[in-house]
Amino acid sequence: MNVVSALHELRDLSPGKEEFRASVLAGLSASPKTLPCKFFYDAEGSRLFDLICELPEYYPTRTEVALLTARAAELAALAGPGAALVEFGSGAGVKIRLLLEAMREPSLYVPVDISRGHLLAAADGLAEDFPGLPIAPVCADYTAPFLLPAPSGQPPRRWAGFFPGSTIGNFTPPEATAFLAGAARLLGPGSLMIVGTDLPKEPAVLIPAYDDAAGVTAAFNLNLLARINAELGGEFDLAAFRHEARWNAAESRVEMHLVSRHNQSARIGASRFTFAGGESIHTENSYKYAADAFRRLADDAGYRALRFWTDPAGLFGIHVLEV
Ligand code: AVI
Repeated sequence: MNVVSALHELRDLSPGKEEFRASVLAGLSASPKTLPCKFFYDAEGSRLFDLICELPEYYPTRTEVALLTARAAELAALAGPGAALVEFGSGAGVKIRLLLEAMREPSLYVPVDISRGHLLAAADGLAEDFPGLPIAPVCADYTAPFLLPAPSGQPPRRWAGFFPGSTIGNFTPPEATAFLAGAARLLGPGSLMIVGTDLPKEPAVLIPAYDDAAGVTAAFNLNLLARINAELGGEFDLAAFRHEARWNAAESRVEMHLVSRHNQSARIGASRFTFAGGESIHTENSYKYAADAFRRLADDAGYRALRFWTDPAGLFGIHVLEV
């Protein structure tokens, strides 16, 4: 039985095929060519991303999980009893368990994710493990405004936003500021916001994390072209593109690209796109924020910084902010 769908109504505000088509056609018509990374996460992309999180080279997930495990009691104390949690980009729902287990009487959990199947599967698992916890999944692109579900009983004592995984690094800094400001409006004054951020470090660590030996990240990147073929009638030859990860030091970000192996063209319906050999489609940015740089960004978005924690090797950080 689908526990969540039996108990809760899913709000589906996810982008439709037309938005996908319009973004792809616009991105491939631009110079340099780009594709928005939010479209990585169809069912296959979400499956591949879960595999990435387990790769030996991809340190962010295990480092953040260790940090959250060590700090769960402090986070729970900051949130207080009866708080309601909103998770932006809830994915597999692994990290939220650490918070929910430590919290006293959480009153509501609102997972927000763009991938419907993934969202429901994770919410089903949580409903089984936390019987009695109201769960109200929202399938949405959380960069666009949406409303929080109304709690059925008493209003929560405090809302707490949770945005782990350094997903904020997939926005440009102005987009990250706008997202944080939007989350502050959504959650309201007095709310907490817990944000996981990857820290800058040497390319010898960063590049393998985004170009792993097993080729999972390459498959994740190329899946975007497979998705265009499957959903938009595209005719991309996946073997004619290769995955590349680049460290852009000036912008403090890892970039992912799909590089054309030779001169070629590819059709999507009536549109034809040409690629020179070596030309790339820029598919993702992953910004790495030093603690101070992120605090300035949060300050611009209207937050007060409460805490910052990092691991002994200084790989990853967790910021606790207050609206
Ligand atoms: C989801 N996001 C934080 C990941 C990252 O590290 O930027 C996506 C990813 N791309 C390649 N590997 C992981």
